Amino acid sequence: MATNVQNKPLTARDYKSDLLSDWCPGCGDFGIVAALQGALAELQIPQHRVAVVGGVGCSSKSPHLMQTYGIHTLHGRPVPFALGVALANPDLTVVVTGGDGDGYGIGSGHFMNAGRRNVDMTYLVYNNEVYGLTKGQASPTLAYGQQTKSLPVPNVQERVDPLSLAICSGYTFVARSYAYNKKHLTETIKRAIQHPGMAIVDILQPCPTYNDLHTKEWYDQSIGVGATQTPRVYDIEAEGYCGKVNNPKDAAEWERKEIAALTKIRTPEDRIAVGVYWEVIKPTFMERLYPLNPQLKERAVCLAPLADNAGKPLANLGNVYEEFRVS
Ligand SMILES: Cc1ncc(C[n+]2csc(CCOP(=O)(O)OP(=O)(O)O)c2C)c(N)n1
Ligand code: SF4
Repeated sequence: MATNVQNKPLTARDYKSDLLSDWCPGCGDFGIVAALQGALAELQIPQHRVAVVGGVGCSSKSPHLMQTYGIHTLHGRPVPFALGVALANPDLTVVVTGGDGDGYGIGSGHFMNAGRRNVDMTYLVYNNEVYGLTKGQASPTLAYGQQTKSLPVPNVQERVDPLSLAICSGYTFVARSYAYNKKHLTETIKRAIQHPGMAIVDILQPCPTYNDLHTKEWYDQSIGVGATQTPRVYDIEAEGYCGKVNNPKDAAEWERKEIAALTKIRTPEDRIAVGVYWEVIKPTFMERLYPLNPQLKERAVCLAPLADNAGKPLANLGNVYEEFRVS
């Protein structure tokens, strides 16, 4: 078992860095980072076996708060960075943290292609329907006609549907959770990390500073009246839904479950469903690469020696120089 400096099992506190966040009071980002730390502690993954990669945005600052490896990269680009990390060292648990603007807007090409590759990593998208860091412009998940407080006019664009986009792109674990349901979120992140393949958790995240429509109070409301009253946010799995393909070789089961997941996502309802919509086991990117390059399996790229005993670099960049030579 992994232990901390007191030789005790790791706790959520062991994954907390000593840096302070500059997030606004009440921001849903706090709950997400706390859930990630809780999930890693429950899984007892040593800190040096975890890499957290952020893009640019409020949410993308999360790696700074983690006592793990971490990279704060570029707006819209955490996924390709993380992909490189995961390929270079398949022993790492790789987690991407970023906003809905980062992932579904500027980074949408990377978002989609990550599904095709099925790299073994977990993508946590902090979905607040706005660009928080740049003062509340509409993000790709804000619905047409909605007007959050920074918008001079109601949103003139349609929203994207990240869950069906993920399923259609090849993600093998697709879930939604809510930043302030710590139990559900921690459990969902745990399942995403344990899943061997590309996992996404779209996390509904109140931004109290710029999203005055979908606040914590709004998410926490009950809807309906009398005996038909239910919480606005409900768990599809607690209501009997199961998105897991039990036998991936059974094409009929695969098709049935995929249609059920897409139908569930697309069915309009007043309530908001959280839970795992889609889960299937497919060969990961590394499993597809190993037969082509068995050396990759024997020795991860990160373990390749950089220099000989005399300190002479072993990398031969001759071909690269040749390719870019200007004559
Ligand atoms: C290439 C590039 N384009 C635009 C920006 C400006 N920018 C910084 S953060 C951001 C959007 C942040 O929104 P989101 O990704 O949803 O994250 P949040 O702040 O809401 O967590 C933008 C447009 C940038 N930093 N780099
Ligand atoms: S602007 Fe919104 S998303 Fe950013 S820290 Fe403040 S509350 Fe959180």
